[in-house]
Amino acid sequence: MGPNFLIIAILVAFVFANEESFRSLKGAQEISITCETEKQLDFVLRFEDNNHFDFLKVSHVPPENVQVLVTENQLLNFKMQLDQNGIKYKVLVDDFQKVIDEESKAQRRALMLANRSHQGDENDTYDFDHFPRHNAINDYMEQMTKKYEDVTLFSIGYSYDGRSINGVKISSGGNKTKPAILIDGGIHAREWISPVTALHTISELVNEKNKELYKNVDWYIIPVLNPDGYEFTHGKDRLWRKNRSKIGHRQCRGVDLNRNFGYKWKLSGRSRHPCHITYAGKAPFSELESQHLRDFFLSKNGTIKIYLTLHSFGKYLLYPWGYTPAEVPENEDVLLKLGVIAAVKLKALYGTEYKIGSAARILYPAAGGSDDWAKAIGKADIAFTIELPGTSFVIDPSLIKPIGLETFEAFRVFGVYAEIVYKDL
Ligand code: 0X9
Ligand code: ZN
Repeated sequence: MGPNFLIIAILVAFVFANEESFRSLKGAQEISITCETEKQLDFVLRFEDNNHFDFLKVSHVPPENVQVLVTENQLLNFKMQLDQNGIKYKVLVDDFQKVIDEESKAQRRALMLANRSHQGDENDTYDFDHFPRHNAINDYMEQMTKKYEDVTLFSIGYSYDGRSINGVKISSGGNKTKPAILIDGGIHAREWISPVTALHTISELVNEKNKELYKNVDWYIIPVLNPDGYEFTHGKDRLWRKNRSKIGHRQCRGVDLNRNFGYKWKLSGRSRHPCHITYAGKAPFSELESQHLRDFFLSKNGTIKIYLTLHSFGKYLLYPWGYTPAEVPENEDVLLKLGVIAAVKLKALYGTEYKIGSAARILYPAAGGSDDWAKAIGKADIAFTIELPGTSFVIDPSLIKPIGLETFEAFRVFGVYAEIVYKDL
């Protein structure tokens, strides 16, 4: 073995040691737990800080179920503890890796078909039939700007790994200061239905029949706020939630961007430990991605009156405050009424039923969310976190279109409201 070979071998070993490997969820089960009492819920939530458990859906309001993914080696022990405490559960997914593998196969199939049927096309080569990668999302937005003069592309800055966080402005132009609506998606990496629903909104807004919606209101749409996390979920770890920043010299990466916004930061619902999925970061706005959204928001000088942030899953229209159930915003009556009207529209097409309420009251208290910050500091009059439909983060791509269409019906409500209520900015 020559010295050159040795150097190459060392280099290869070094590169692979630094490259995070694929996370297999072979044998991991998704379990749905019915907590009939506060005590039972407390017991289950004690596992939240355990790395072998991934809480996919939690509601602090009994008797809602908790959906948790448990690694294979912890299953027996966990189920035994549930039995001992008289807590009812059922297995929803027997082997989560199989679900992920099926999803990747479907993605590949859809991509192949799309490439085949669009060969030679220059524009609009995406049909909302699979979950697009970050590059494809940015390409799509670029194509829209080329095709429609009312659409302009912007970047709010770069992510930790250097990806451009892009968005589009849809506006009829002119010199008048207009009220604006900001819609973002992809704060949480694994919630794949979110970016694609934001993207779908762009395709709807530019449709001739919806032109009125942006005559007197500007729309800003940023589909992927957390591109590094999003890309990481494509192939490395399908259930990654946070961004990908390195925290000091620690092994664990990532901050939950929806705990990192600087209003009542860390007051509730977050973790202090960098390895946990709700780690709030070293300081408020410690993360580039949350900083960029804040700066973009503030650069619009109070014109962003409505902020809608797309998450999944659970069919909730959540308004502030998320940090505490003890208080609600001064305009709660308006938030609730708008929520009710939006929910009626969300139900109209396919019967989807949303629940409406303050995030801390109808889901769980969690501080540092973008919604609370937008309302309290960003001066948005209306802020909603929209937990889109689905029963998992892994979601059938055939639902992309219907979810996009029904969600747009709710956006219409906010558009009309903005036009009427904030016309005299
Ligand atoms: O916990 C969150 O960040 C959101 N739910 S998710 O399942 N998509 O992670 C809810 C956020 C609601 N808003 C605040 N708590 N501020
Ligand atoms: Zn989320």
